[in-house]
Amino acid sequence: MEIRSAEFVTSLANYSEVPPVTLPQLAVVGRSNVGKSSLINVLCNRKKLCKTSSTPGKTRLINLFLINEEFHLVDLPGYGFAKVNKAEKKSWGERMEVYFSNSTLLKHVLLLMDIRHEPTADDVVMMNYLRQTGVPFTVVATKADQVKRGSRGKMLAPICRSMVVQPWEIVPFSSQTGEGREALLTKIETALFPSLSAGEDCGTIKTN
Ligand SMILES: Nc1nc2c(ncn2[C@@H]2O[C@H](COP(=O)(O)OP(=O)(O)OP(=O)(O)O)[C@@H](O)[C@H]2O)c(=O)[nH]1
Ligand SMILES: [Mg+2]
Repeated sequence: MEIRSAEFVTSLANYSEVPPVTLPQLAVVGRSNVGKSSLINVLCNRKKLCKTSSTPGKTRLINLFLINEEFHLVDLPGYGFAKVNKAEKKSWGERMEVYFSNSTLLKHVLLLMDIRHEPTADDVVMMNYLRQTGVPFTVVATKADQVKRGSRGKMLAPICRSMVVQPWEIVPFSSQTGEGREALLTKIETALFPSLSAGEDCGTIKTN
């Protein structure tokens, strides 16, 4: 899959504000500062589609992008941002509940983890939530440029354990080098448009 067009649609404080749309959705979730907005920019080949920042908590709203006029990419606010108070944390949780319980069009989630850090309790809560709601997800290990290739296995082990996934199911990704971009685009196509990626012969029924 190649991304031919990417347009910002809207920023929402609450997903319930969104007008009814019928396109499939792909959401990007993860801790604050993990690289969600950077990943979206790299996937879309656009430097400034999403605002990125070295200050955690930059994305406070739900940002919706229209990709190839075929699906919506949803940049969700990051969690685990140390500086938020209890009330903000609660409001984040409520907004996510509203998003997940209203998004019948959500087909797949990219769950981002920094390759250098052990998953936090918040990451585990998110993963369990996705498993309970039955939304398929892919774990993406971001900032892969920050670890040597030789120590990848060691870095991925705690992520595999906490997320209950196999190492080969994780996509190492770097927004600096573009590593993992192709792998993710293939995953996205399979997840959102399974009939397209099932092979060209699919529709042909041979008769004698
Ligand atoms: N080395 C390296 N740095 C990265 C990578 N991806 C993101 N960063 C840096 O990490 C910081 C946070 O990136 P963002 O993309 O804004 O992270 P975010 O998850 O959208 O953050 P919030 O919106 O606060 O939740 C920025 O300083 C980025 O330049 C990567 O693959 N490699
Ligand atoms: Mg962001």
